[in-house]
Formats: sequence, C-alpha cells, structure tokens
Amino acid sequence: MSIRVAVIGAGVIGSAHAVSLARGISGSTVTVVHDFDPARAGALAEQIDARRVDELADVFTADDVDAVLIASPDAVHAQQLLLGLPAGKPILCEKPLATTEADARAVVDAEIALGRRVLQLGFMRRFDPGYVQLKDELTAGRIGEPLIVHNIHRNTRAPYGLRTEQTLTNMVVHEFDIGRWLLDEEYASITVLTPRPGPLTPEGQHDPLLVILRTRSGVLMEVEAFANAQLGYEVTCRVTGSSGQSVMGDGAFITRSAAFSRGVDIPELWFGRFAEAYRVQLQSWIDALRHDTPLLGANAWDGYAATVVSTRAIEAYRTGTTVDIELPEVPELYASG
Ligand code: ISE
Repeated sequence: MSIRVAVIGAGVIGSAHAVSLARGISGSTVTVVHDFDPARAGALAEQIDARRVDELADVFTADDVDAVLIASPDAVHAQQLLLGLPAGKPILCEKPLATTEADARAVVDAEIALGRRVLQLGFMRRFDPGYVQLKDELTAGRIGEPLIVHNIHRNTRAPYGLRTEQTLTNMVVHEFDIGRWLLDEEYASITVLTPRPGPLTPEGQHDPLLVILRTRSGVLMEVEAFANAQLGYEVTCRVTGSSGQSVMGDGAFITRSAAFSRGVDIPELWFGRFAEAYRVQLQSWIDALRHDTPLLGANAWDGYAATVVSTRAIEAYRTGTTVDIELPEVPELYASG
C-alpha cells in the first residue's frame, strides 16, 4: 500500500519534500499540491504527476489523500493545522509548530480534542545520523553526566530575510528542541546576549546572538546563532560531560589536502548538511503510517514546548534579562513516548 500525500507549500522546502516523497521515499506518492500561489502549486504538481487543489480546506478532506505534509511559511502553520486537524489525517508539519504560545497551545488542544496523536513536527535533526550518535553517547553515559552543551548554528545569509526575533523562532528553535531531546529534560531559564554589530549586520538587527539556557537539573546550554555568517552553513554540537567530551562535527565526509592546505567544503544551505536527516525523517513517517506503528519524530507537545522557549527567548532578548521558563503539566495524550 502506498501512502497518498498532499503537500501544502510549494516553496523550496515543500518542493524538496514533494519530489522526495514522489521519487525517493519508498511507499509514498504525492497526489495533491496546494500553495497560496496557484501557479507555483501547478508547476510542482505537473513535475510530479499530482493534481493542484486551490481550496486549502479541500486538501485535508480529499478522497485521494491519506496524509498531509505542511511546508508553508512559519506564521501560517498553526492556522493551517487548526483547519486540518479535525479531518483526523496524519500531518507532518515543518517546524516551528507556531510563532506564538497561544497558537501552539490551540493546536495541542485541537489534537487533544481529536483524541489521538496524528501530528509530527519537522524537527528533522532528531533523525540526523550525527545527532542520533550524540544522543547515544549521552544515553550510554560514555562521557559521564552532561554538564555543558555548546552549539553553533550559522547560515550564510539570513534565510527568508530573517529578522532578529525570527532568528530565535526559525533558527534557534532547532536547538531548543534538540537540547530537550538530547538531555531529556526541560529548560528553567534563558538569556540572550548580543555582541556589537559587525560591518555586515543589517541596520537595526542583532546578529549573531548568544543564547544561554539552564535546564531544570542545572545543565548549561549555549547557542551561537549567526544568521549572516557569510562563511557558509554550519551546525555543530559539543557536549562537555563529567568525565569526557562528545563532539558532533559538521557532517562532512571528505577532508581534502591540496595546495598546501587541509580542510572540508562548507555547504551554502542547510540541505547540504541535513539531506540525510530529511530523507530519514520522511521514510520514518511513511513507514509508521504504512505499518500503523507509532510516529517516531517530535510530537505536538514537543512543538509547543519549543514555541514556549522561543517566546521566552524573545522576551529575554528584548528586555536584556534572564527569563524563567515554565511549562504546564504534560497532557495525558503526550504523557508516554
Ligand atoms: C531553516 O528554516 C531551517 O529549518 C534549517 O534547518 C535551519 O538550520 C535554518 O537555520 C533555518 O533558517
């Protein structure tokens, strides 16, 4: 049985997912494409032999759609999820779940009202071989107890023209999620520091940011988030433990020595670094749907938790203070797994 997927959003990431689901992933086809821009939807649909659907609500109820993938702009994720969840079909939604806490909670409540978990969030780093090995390092206790987590997250140029607040909600939200997942605990507080602007920092923006979190048990985590880093796309994570250190590098397979220099190429965009994570995420999602097994990725509650941290991060950035982070009790629907 092939899972018939509808893709909402025919931009860069939506198109990449659609082509992957249509051609690369086993057990899936793409039957429907929707975009705010019908011409863009039509072009993608034609490329992968799908049909274009212009009315968003119809996508979720279409007879030839078993599951939906949302890859629209961040600000409309919640609204589209609220429209689609009542149809009860599985949805894989790109991160972030929402850009405000209230919207994120509304999505969680809509899924609770449905009574079962159908939503998976596109925090694809949980499927990246590097992060999976790092998690394994920590779970196996190979470096003792984790004490400090150092992260770097750099883009060549601000993707989608991100402004400072969006660096937190669009970029660092990945670290908010991966830190909870790696350490298996919640954060207690957050601080956001800004260095002086560099010559290429856009007027009125702060870039890079240094984000410092403390977890409930007292682990420190810092993230250098640099949206206009110029040097290429880089994500690394280094954990200092009580009896060792684990470093997740830049994902390069090849170190080249030539012309009296030794080094690796740096990708320009995140696809270059996380291609395998995106592929494994999609295959895992399709496999879970085909075999009716639990979804392995981040769930709606994880998306809500990351959004809460993002909103506290914005507060910390704007006020220049350390802001406490509290989460409500985990609802029963998300209590296990
Ligand atoms: C982008 O939206 C992504 O999700 C990428 O994974 C991330 O690394 C990049 O910084 C974001 O802008």
